[in-house]
Order: sequence, then C-alpha cells, then structure tokens
Amino acid sequence: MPAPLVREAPALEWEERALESTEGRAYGCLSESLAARGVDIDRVEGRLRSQRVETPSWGFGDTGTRFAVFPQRGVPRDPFEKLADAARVHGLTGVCPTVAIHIPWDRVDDYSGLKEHAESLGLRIGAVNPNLFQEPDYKLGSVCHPDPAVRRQATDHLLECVEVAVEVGSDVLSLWFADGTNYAGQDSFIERRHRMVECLGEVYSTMPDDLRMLLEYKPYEPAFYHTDLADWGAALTVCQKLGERAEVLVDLGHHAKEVNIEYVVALLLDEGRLGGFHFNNRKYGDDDLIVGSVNPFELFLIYVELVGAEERSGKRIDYMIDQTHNIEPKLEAMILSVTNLQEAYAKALLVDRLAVDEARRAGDVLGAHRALLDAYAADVRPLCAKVREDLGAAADPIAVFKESGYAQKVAGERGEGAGAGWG
Ligand code: PSV
Ligand code: MN
Repeated sequence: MPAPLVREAPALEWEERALESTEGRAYGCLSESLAARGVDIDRVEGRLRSQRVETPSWGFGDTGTRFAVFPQRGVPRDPFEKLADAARVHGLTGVCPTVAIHIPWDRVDDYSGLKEHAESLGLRIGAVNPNLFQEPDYKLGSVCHPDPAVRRQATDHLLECVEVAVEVGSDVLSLWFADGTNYAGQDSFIERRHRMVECLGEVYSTMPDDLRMLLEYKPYEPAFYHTDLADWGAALTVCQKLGERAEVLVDLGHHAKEVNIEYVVALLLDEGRLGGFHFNNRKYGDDDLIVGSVNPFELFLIYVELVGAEERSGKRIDYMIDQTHNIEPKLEAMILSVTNLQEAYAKALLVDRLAVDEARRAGDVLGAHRALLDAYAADVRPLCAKVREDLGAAADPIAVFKESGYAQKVAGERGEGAGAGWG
C-alpha cells in the first residue's frame, strides 16, 4: 500500500485548550503568538472595532464600462433601496455606518426623508458627491469651462450640493472634476486653473463651518491630454488656496502606473491635508475593482502610513470605497472589499514599530523591511472575525450573507436592474 501523502498531524498545544470552534482555536493561536511578541491585543482589537468605512450608493447599482452594462437582478431601484443594501453590508461587517451619495443619481424630493430613512436603518448619509461630468454642457469642462455661463451652472450645482449636505446631515462635500482637455493647445492650463479656484472659492465661502471639502485628483479619463486636477500636488495647492477645510482625497485608481501611492499618502499626511480615500483596486487604469484584489501589499503599506499618522495626530480621515461592479455580485463584492480593508488595517496594526525604528537607526535595511513582512504575513482573519462578532456583526460575512437568502429576496422584489446608480 502506498504511503499516505499526509501524515496525521500531531496534536497542537492550542487544540488541547478548551476552545470550541475552529475559529476560536485559530484566534487563540494568533492571540497567543501576538502576546508572546508583546503585542497589546486588546488595544489592536479596540482600534479595529473603531475602524469606519463608507460605502458608495453607486456601488450598489448597475454600472458598466463604455462597452456594456450587464444588469443584475435585484439591484436597487432608488436611493432608498441602495440604503437598504448598505445597511446589510453594515450589519454583516460592523464598520460601515455611512453611505456616500451622488447627486443627481441620488436626487430625491425630500432629503430629510432620505436622512430619516438612513437613520431608521442604523445608517447616516456620508459624503455628498456632486456630478459635473454627464451634462452635454460640460463637454469642455465644468468649473474650468471657457464659457462663464457654464461655470455659473456648475457652481450652482455645487452650491445645491452644499444645501443637500446640510439637509442630509453630512459634513463632507466630495468633489471630482472630469475637467481637462483632449488636445495640446485646446485651452490654457493656467486660465483653467484660475477659473476653478474662483468657482471653488465661491462654494467654499458659503460652506457652513462644519462642512469639509475634499478634492479628488485623477491623471486622465475622460480627458486624455491633460486633467485640471491631475495629481496630488495640483489638488493640494488648490486646497491651500481655499482654506483649511479643503483637503485632498486619494482614489487608489487615480495614479499613473507604478506611482508609489504610500509615499503620496505619507506626504499628504505630513502636510495635514489628507482628507479622504476612495478605496478600490486596479491592474491597469481606473478599474474600480474590489479593494485589495490586485495589490494587497500596496494596501497594507498605505495602512502602515495611516497607522503611523493615527498614532502621531489622530486627524480625521474619511475612508470611503469607490468601486463599481460589472460582472461580480454587488453585495458580496462590497463585503469582500470591507473585510479586505479590515485585514489590511489589522496587519498594519501588528507592525512592530519599535523593531522598525531600531533597524532604521542601525541602518539595517532588511531588518526594517522584514519587520513589515512579518506583519504582512500574519493571518489576521481570525482576529477580524472575532472583532466583527464583538461588534455584533458576522464572523464570516459572505457566508452569512449567502445563507440569508437576501439576494434572492430582493431579486424577487426588485426584479431586473433599473439602471439606478452609475448614470
Ligand atoms: C471618478 O473616476 C470617480 O473616482 C469619482 O470619485 C466619481 O465620483 C466616481 O468615480 C464615480 O463613479
Ligand atoms: Mn473616486
């Protein structure tokens, strides 16, 4: 008889402990090894419990590429149903109590009704995102358009969104402009920049004191020659002109390939002007894929910078997901993004910062690097599962979601996608 390929594993010490479930045992094993390393596990769990991730209303609706939209059964037909789906994600993950809205995609007659509906589901409305990229009038830009009448129209929409923010109880106005040019010589870079600063200055001056403005940059698309806020430097300098409550938003899909995003994050943190994130992942362009699905190591390194800054200043940063699902089931995709964020944060919290500092001071290049790799290699899934349970959410959110029959239920109630969401 051939020898068995797998020998029976010897009983491990932690298996002998009175831990009832596989998850419990895995957690026991991890917490023991962390305690042996001197990690304060209660503190790590506390930080994980306080993590917050905002989901985007448009991530629940049908979206597509410029080639096709594949409608899914059961997608929300209006902003109220998007909130219902967002509440589901929050219930299962425990860390997503706010939802970003996009106007006019989420325009309703009664914004206080929308606010109350969110509250009845245990949610709040988060960032309000104006939309200045779909009207035919914005072909040559919005706040940078050469025609003052179009700039007026764009500014009025931004002012409308300030009012919406007040009505829904939001304290974030999150701005992204598709403005740019397609051909060299088409317009003046500098005049366009001055037009933007003037329009945003007007909006900024009307904002109530507790409203923050986030400015998101993007190197190309839809404009192909230049974009008016192409990178973090362009966004930062406009924020500096506007005032302290204007801060930069980093969307992980909005960089040229190979840009060191964690370095950009560190610089913005050091300037005290990193206001928010749009998490997603990409392989080529602005792919808006599930967070951590392509480059989880990059996500971890970004969190290493964020954890460092959290310890230094505790400044507010809004962590939002900006992702669109073309072929994958939307709720599962959103949940997976959130759990990937929980794991990236957990790993970053486990970095032995004293060891890193010591290695850096000693010029031990690989010692510092390996301290990061050690944390990255930790299997934090049992820790995150425990934290979710502590929050009253699910240890395994996707399994619980699938078993719940929610997707089938809403597919029956809502039917074929109504195109609510992205456009
Ligand atoms: C633009 O690509 C962007 O990242 C902005 O945040 C928009 O609001 C969002 O995507 C729309 O899907
Ligand atoms: Mn974005």
